[in-house]
Amino acid sequence: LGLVGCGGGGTATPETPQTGGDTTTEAPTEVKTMRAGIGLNDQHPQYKGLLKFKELVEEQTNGAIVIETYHSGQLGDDRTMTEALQLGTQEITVPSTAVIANFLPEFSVFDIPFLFPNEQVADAVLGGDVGEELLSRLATQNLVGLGYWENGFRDLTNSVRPVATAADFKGLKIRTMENQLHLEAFRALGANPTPMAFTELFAAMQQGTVDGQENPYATIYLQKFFEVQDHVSNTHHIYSPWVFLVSKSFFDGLTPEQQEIVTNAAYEAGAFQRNMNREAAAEYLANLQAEGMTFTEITPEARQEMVDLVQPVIERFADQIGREVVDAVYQAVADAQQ
Ligand code: KDG
Repeated sequence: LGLVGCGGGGTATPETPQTGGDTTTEAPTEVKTMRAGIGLNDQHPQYKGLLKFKELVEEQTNGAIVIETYHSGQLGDDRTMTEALQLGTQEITVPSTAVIANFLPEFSVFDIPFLFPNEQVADAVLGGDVGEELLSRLATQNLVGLGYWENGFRDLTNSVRPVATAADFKGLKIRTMENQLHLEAFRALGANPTPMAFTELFAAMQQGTVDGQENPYATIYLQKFFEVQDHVSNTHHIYSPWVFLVSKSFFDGLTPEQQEIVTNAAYEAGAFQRNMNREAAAEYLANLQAEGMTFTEITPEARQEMVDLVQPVIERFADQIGREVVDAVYQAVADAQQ
């Protein structure tokens, strides 16, 4: 697997004996290590969120749980890391729901293009009953889902032409995440999509294997995609949630008190990273333009044409996702806008 010299999850006696004598805080007798790995780099709000989680857990457990953080796919791509959690060889990862759909197809409900009109609706649906219900189903995959974090609205970049309408997608080689619904949606828009792990994406754009990709502004800017991409459009075609995943076999081995600390810290760090993402989005877009990318605004009419083109794909996938889940999510989206 090529892990970068990590100390191994599980338990160990502390390496440094606690200062003896009459310490008021109790020294941990057993230290548990959690390795947390993500695909994005150490500049990204996702990584800052992990550092917040680390700070909260280490402080509140008085060092009984140590969090080791790995960015930039150092522990593997999102799918590999999720499998490692199932096997119990890694403890934490935070993948997009699009990747989780390879393990539980119902998570693809969040890959329905143009599902959420804005972040407030996303918050209401993900934090509501249907969002919680889907998280609880992760147990069948030996995974525990401790809430949703925010990747955010995905926007298109490419190095061929500015994209203003569906017609401009024609023939563009677009990298998508490894998710069938994403692939089919991009085909319906006229593009020539190819699935690929995030860890391979930069090189693929640099070498011209693909013309473009789609990710939130934070990723486009902080991963320096502007070095290999010329055009960005605010397609906002999918809102990508992340799920904070923990290996179930590891989580079950924590004390109830530790489980509570880890759970609360994952939610608190999620709110922290979500705020950071939202506060910086406009700045990231301005930075992309300053770096020389052209920005194309998608008009409501052009977006509606895209919505219409992908509608048959959603119909085709509804059974695979599960009609009840699709209906429940649509209902929750409607309720959130009342
Ligand atoms: O750590 C998660 C990231 O690797 C992933 O969410 C990036 O959205 C992403 C993509 O396009 O693969």
